Amino acid sequence: MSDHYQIFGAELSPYSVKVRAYFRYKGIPHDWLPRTDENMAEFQKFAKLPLVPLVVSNHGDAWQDSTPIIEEFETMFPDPSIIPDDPALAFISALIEEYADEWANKYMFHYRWWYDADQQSAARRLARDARPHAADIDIEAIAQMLRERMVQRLGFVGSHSATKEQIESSFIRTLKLLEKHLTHRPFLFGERPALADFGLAAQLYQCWTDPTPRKLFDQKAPNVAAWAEQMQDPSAEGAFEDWDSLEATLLPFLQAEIGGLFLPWSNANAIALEQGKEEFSVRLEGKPFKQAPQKYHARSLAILREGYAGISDKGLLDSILTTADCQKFLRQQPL
Ligand SMILES: N[C@@H](CCC(=O)N[C@@H](CS)C(=O)NCC(=O)O)C(=O)O
Repeated sequence: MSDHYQIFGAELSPYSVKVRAYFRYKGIPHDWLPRTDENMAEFQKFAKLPLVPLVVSNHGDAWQDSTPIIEEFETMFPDPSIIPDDPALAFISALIEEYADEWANKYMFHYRWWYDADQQSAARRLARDARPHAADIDIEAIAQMLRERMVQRLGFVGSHSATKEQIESSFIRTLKLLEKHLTHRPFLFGERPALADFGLAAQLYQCWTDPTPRKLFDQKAPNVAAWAEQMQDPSAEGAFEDWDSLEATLLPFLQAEIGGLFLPWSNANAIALEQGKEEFSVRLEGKPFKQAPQKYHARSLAILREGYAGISDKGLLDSILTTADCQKFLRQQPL
């Protein structure tokens, strides 16, 4: 019998739908199990951390954390590959995935828990997912409790009144730049999905389900909305493109969002942790952005830097990264 997997996840968890889309794309046999009160004991038997997604095999092996899950399954299920052949593009794809997990998650979380309409919508959906058989009146009470708890966590991603505008502008600019890029191709790197698509579409799909950012999709970014939806169950339509044809519309996104915001922020976050600070402030596009440092991000930046250091021929990659203002942040030592 071939191996079979269970994915414990949640519809409102970007990292869970990212892994589910990956399993669907690869045709890996799996069941999707929304984590509910009823299967919590089973979840806890395998989970080392109280986080979804959790993948469990029929042999009892378990995996957590979406990026290492995908990396490991990519070695077991290499076809169709989600890694462009050109090592420069493979690294750019990993860099965009990192941006998605660590930065795009800020605008996803911010919109979901900042405005009243989004708080209500998300809290009800979360409550219903966790307690599918509960009475409506109980769902309202659970939703109210979840809403209060999640709103208090806005600060963890750096969302507060002084950063609200920067976070929202980043989202709007992302929609605008990706809209141009996706007018000419179905996926970020051409006619088949790459790792970057799984990471970024997962965050943007969540925004698309929330009422306030949904309006912005409707006004500004129908192609991005169609891509994010299609990425829930994607199929390859052709080949990856070369940098020559991607550059005109992908470089502006790398420059603005990754070189201009994400990497300076991630670098400052890593330095703040090294210095044992409880809060740090970094100037992003001329304005201070303040938050408490986040340990997980420093670890994943170190992994990205190791990946960059391991690439032997950096000719094309360095020319892309330098033009996009990213290269200086990828050296081993924090600046
Ligand atoms: N780095 C992890 C992040 C996973 C994560 O933060 N999951 C959130 C949901 S999106 C979670 O499980 N939060 C606690 C909870 O929902 O109980 C990954 O990529 O899988």
